[in-house]
Amino acid sequence: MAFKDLREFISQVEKFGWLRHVDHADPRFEIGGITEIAAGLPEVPAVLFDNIKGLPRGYRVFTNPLMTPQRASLALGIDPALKPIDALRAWMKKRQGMKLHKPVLVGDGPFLENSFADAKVDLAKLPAPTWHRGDGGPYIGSGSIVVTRDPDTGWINASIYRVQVHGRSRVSVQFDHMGRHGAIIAKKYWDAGKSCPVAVVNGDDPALFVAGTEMLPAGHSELDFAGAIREAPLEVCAGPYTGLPIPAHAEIVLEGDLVPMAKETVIEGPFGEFTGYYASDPRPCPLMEVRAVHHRNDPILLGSPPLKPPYSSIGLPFRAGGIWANLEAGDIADVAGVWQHMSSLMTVVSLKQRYDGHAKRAALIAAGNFYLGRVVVVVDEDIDPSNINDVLWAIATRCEPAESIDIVRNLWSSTLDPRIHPADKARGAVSHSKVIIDATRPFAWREEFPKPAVLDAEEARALEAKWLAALKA
Ligand SMILES: Cc1cc2nc3c(=O)[nH]c(=O)nc-3n(C[C@H](O)[C@H](O)[C@H](O)COP(=O)(O)O)c2cc1C
Ligand SMILES: [Mn+2]
Repeated sequence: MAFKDLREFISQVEKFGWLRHVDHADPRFEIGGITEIAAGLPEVPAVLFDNIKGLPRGYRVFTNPLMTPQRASLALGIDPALKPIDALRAWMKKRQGMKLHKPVLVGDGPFLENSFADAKVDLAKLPAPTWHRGDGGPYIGSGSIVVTRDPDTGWINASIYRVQVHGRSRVSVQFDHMGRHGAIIAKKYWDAGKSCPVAVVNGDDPALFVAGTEMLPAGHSELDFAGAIREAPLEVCAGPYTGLPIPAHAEIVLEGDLVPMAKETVIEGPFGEFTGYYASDPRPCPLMEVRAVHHRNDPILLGSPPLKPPYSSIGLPFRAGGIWANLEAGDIADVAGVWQHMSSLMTVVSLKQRYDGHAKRAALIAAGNFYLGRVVVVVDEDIDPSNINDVLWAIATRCEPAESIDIVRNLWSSTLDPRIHPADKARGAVSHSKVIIDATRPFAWREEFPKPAVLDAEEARALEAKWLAALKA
């Protein structure tokens, strides 16, 4: 199942018909703009940019990599033909039984085909789009993995933090908060008066990208987790400057030092966020002095800029999977599925009601464990929570606003929330309220509720098997 590298994944994407090629785009605003427009097309294609303005032919950028449930499934080793809700269920199951694979060390890797050190480092020679008009500058890392090693235990952390370019050999690494593992590790070096060795790794088997977004516990390496997704270890090489394990088939790698923040910082941002806004101000971030650049021949930068919802970087809502698991762990019976829409800003729980109060019990657990978004909806089991039109149909026909809507205050959000006043953010008041919309049929008279005039799922599948081909152009 494993992909050898990003290139093998891209050819698979092309075979499925999900890839578009664009030539001669400008990395300043155009690549980002085209990426946003492509995401808005019905088939949500991935895009491979070549002949980029200002760069040699062959230096490419690949965007919208895993934006659909199908491409996310492909990257996870799950059948891309599954319905989205079944793909999420399959991922939850795979994740539970997964076996970690430590990376294997190899002597050489394609990322070392071209190397530049010290004075020869010049980041202007590599693709780094300025994604949105209001962004503070070009970003070489929007889906890059930042690799660091814990100085006490040797544990390797490899997560996604954005990386802005500030000159020939200077970039910033943005930790949302100092609880990020990369930040915890860097601080250990800084507290000892040292710089933290760091590598920014771009492009490899997309399993690495998925692993880089996962909230694994401290001490657990995302490299091992990527191995678990691909069901085979990653191959890594020791970085010539840092000695850090670097995925051998990566496309573009920066090695260098994260300078102690007490010594020097750099103002980072603004950067368009996944909520679709610029909700946090530019602020001082750790500076990485780049000491070496390595790249494959004709390198491909994996770009994953945040886009206005509903598009999110991974087309399967993993956080909805987390809430689904919470509901099951909380003994909530007969949950048919959990999904999130609007880049995980809206949660929908589908269940078969067993008793009066069942739906609200599930909704409150979902609301309690729901980050940043304000809208929780509960629907009956005949509604596919991943189908936004079905969900809206349920809200429009089964919810009586005077009876079925609750507001719960002081719940989990963050400074990324565009609807919290800057002054409140500044004093740490970043909780918000959430609405619970009960769009299930009222339990007590559910049997009398008008019957839906629609196909049941089984009949629909049977008809599709026989007639769908005739309906497709
Ligand atoms: C496309 C993408 C970009 C991200 N950018 C950042 C970022 O700039 N800063 C950050 O702290 N987290 C960012 N994240 C979230 C972290 O990657 C994620 O929370 C990760 O689990 C953190 O890993 P850690 O627990 O090892 O620190 C991003 C996630 C994705 C999917
Ligand atoms: Mn981690």
